[in-house]
Amino acid sequence: QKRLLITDTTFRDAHQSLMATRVRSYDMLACAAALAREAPQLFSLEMWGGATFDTAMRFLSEDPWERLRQLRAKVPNICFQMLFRGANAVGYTNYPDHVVHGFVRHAAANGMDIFRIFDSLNYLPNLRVAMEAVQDTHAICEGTLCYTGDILDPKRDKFDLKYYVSLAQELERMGAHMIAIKDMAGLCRPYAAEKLVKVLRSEVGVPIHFHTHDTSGINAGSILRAADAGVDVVDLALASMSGSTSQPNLNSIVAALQGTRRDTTLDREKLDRFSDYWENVRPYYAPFDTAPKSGSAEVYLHEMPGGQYTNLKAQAESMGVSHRWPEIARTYAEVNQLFGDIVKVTPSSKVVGDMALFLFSRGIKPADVVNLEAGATPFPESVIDMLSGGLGWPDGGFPADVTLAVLGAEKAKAARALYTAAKRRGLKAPKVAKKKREQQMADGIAAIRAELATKLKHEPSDDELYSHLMYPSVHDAFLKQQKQFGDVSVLPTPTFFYGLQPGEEISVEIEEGKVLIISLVSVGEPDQDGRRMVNYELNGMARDAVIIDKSVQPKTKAKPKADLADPNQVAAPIPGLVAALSTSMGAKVKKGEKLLLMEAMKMQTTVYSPCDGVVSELNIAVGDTVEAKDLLVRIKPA
Ligand code: PYR
Repeated sequence: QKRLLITDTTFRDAHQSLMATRVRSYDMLACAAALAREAPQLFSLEMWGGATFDTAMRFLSEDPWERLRQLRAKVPNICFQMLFRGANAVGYTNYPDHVVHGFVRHAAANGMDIFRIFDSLNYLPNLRVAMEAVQDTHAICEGTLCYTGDILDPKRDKFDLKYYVSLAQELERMGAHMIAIKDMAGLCRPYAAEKLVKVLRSEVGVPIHFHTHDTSGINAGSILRAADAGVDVVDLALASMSGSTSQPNLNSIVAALQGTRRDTTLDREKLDRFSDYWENVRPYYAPFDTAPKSGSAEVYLHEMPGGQYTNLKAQAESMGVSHRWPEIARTYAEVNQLFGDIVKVTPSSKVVGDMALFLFSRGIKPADVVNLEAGATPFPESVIDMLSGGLGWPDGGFPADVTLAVLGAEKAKAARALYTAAKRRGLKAPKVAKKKREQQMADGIAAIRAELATKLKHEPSDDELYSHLMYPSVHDAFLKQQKQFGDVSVLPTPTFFYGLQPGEEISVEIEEGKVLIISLVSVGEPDQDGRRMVNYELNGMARDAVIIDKSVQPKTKAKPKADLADPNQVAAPIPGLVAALSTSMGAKVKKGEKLLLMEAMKMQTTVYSPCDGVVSELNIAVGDTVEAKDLLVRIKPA
């Protein structure tokens, strides 16, 4: 049998699952050329997609397209792989076909070789546009089945072997060049992995790629069993970036298979040097490095994907209820059952998390939701959207009773009709000749390009176009930041996160071969406006600059707290950011009308009016950070 092929996930899923996707291009670029030289046997580097696109711009002030091209220049010989969320591309909502199609084309043209395309409910029609777009390029189209439940548990028969085999066969018929088993929560136990791979091997003709997470601590076992059963490629992360919610340990699997029929032929000793490198780099990211220190079998209860676990736990902490985590984990599991037992991965996992926190914070048991008055409870918008069909459909649709309770009779009926129509249509794509389809896609993109040119006041580049289409406000903020500070991705990581200390010296390569030596000499005392004189040397020349130190600005006054006994005062339900405001001072509002949207760690919470009346006090603006129980809005009852 052939050697086991390996995808190294260190540049994408490993840090997405361990440290909130924060690893900067700088640290990848520093080792990329060496990796290309020392580990050319790697099948691919997963280095893009998933949450990296958003995070690069939002938190790192980096252009994700630059990351792709710069890494490509340093790694010409190993395939690049990305994670693509089907109709959600690299975002969290469904995009029009021409956006998905254009994004794939642009990514392939900039160096992407393998697209792993999945849907968060395994709703295959959502994969069609992206799969067809990849098939028109040089790249490999990896059709994905998301694994949940347990094929060895006869009680979880919704997700049995037959279910996965028929998904894989359907993906092959849709033209997938490879099939990925995406075990995003690490639920695929060793003997399940063996059985699944063995059966898929005999039922489909294309190569099989196994992706898992080591959340439970036993997933190296799953990798080895899958290897025995004939899997073609597996996902692993370099030793010091592996384990826990990340992938199993690449270096150790290489060692485990040395001298066997599936020997990877990778040089373990060389790979250990790369693990040493990441061991040294990882502490820079300590504030984000919150993954569990050890494996836990609790994952079989809640089934949360690796990336969500730390997010939801931090969310619970910010709500002051982290001591009740086991209850929250159980609520998450019960909400999954309430929704009819669904696949949970971005964005469906977020919907389950939103609902779990909503019910938990109100003391409502998931099982009691179906007894609530139909359509009367202000459930999170993500839940309303999913049950209305906004993400597509799970096998069999959503349960009728929960749909009715959440949406109300009228909207539930409309959702049912949508589902029935989708089921009737099945996987049948509307028949459009390729040439006509190309034209439709091009026309769609031309229209948005013209719109964006008006907004930006210049003709957008393709990078700008697609970044903007995915994340309009994040991209606006990124452009503003770039204009003000230039390209901060060239700064060393400790400087980027923590700044320089007087006496410290760094070198910064601003372009190929052009290096600046910067040393900080001193920082003066602040004046009353917070201005400080900074003395530094640039390539040995003394320079100074005045900067405003925001930390010494007069602090904004704390907001008043709401009187929780007064039903007309609207309090912040969670600490977080005011993301959108749908009302204004003096506005008339109805009970249950949306007032504002709050955001904290990827979770969104809508705040509704408690009564009919008029907004008589408004203490917030979009962008404000508030604490839990702060008084946001006061309503004068009508
Ligand atoms: C993502 O969509 O980002 C995952 O890792 C599943």
